[in-house]
Amino acid sequence: MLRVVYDGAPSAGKTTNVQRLHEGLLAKRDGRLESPGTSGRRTEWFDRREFFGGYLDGMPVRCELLSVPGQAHLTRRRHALLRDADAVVLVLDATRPETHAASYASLLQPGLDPARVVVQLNKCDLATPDENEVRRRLDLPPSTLVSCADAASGEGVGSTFLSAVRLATEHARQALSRGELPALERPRDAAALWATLHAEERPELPAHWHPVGEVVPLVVRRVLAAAIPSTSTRAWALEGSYEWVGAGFVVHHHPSWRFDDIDVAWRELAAHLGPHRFAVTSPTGETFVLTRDAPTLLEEVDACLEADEAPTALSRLLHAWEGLTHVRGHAVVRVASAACVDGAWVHLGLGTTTPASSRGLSASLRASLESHGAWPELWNPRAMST
Ligand SMILES: Nc1nc2c(ncn2[C@@H]2O[C@H](COP(=O)(O)OP(=O)(O)OP(=O)(O)O)[C@@H](O)[C@H]2O)c(=O)[nH]1
Ligand SMILES: [Mg+2]
Repeated sequence: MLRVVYDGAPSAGKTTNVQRLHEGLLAKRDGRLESPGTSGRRTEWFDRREFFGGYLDGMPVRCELLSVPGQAHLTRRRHALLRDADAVVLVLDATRPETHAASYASLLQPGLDPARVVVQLNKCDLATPDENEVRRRLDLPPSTLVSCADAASGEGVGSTFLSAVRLATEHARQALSRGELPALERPRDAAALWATLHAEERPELPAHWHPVGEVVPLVVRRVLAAAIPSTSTRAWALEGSYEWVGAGFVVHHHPSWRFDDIDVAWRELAAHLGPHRFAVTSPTGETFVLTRDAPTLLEEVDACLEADEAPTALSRLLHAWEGLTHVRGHAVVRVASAACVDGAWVHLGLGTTTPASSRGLSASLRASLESHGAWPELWNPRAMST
């Protein structure tokens, strides 16, 4: 698989280029545009569009078009995506010439061959850059192509891309002539690429620990010693978490869970803790949350409904309801006053009165219960609060 990567400073227009290609030049070629882990405007992981690139020496070639995250704190992730690039389009924001030299230096830093780079001066609708001046300032090799584009309108986007695809093909042809087929090793799709990057960034479980709150050190040590990394995380975990599984527990870590003060860690993570959830911090301050490895009520109910066992699903829900009313009446009232019965209620079973998640009881689960005649009055929020 050939890889063409769009690199550049934050907001230079990398994603916009990929979007224009997806809607334009590649529109008639099969393939989806995917941006896993990105919910806002700024790319968090990558944008990826796969497409069939034709034949190389009689062999069918699949290609992936990627754009990297430009934000400085994601440089390690950016370099991991660039490491395997057959060609790179360096997108420079024509309105911000002061960023150009640093962008080019950062692109070459992992050891990328400058001969595989095409430079695109983007946002040419807002500025009129002097290409020769850019060449001189970046000390570009004479063979490097410099193009002008306005990715917002799509002007110049296709021609830059085709130049990069030509470079990538040439690079692959040279590799083939040396008898190499490195591209076969690459992750097959966006999910596999995401999992690979995620696994590479996963921190190590430290060897020494401080107990926080109600921790039983022996249990914790046993769990951590047996825990092995998992490639996916539970649906209820915070977005961007890492997970290890072992000894009947799941261990979670989120990059933001780094605290210099144990009391602060305890306070910040209180919402994630309870009778079956513990927190431990490493001496360097990374905090990990251990949760018993049991399905949530929502997962149990989903599984029952998938197996067409609505009565069992209903009895699980009613059982949980009774338990909550008995043990934590105040928590039930609190949630009952919310607009709907949602995932927060489900997580209350783990013993916290603070919603751990704002995910709703899914519309499909609700519809499924209703279609089985299994939607009792109890679930009406107004009925619940009385
Ligand atoms: N006027 C103008 N605006 C552009 C152009 N290209 C991109 N933009 C705008 O610039 C902003 C940033 O574009 P993105 O494509 O999200 O930038 P990015 O490089 O992917 O940014 P990160 O993912 O944060 O690294 C958006 O508001 C785009 O609409 C262009 O050629 N002209
Ligand atoms: Mg982007």
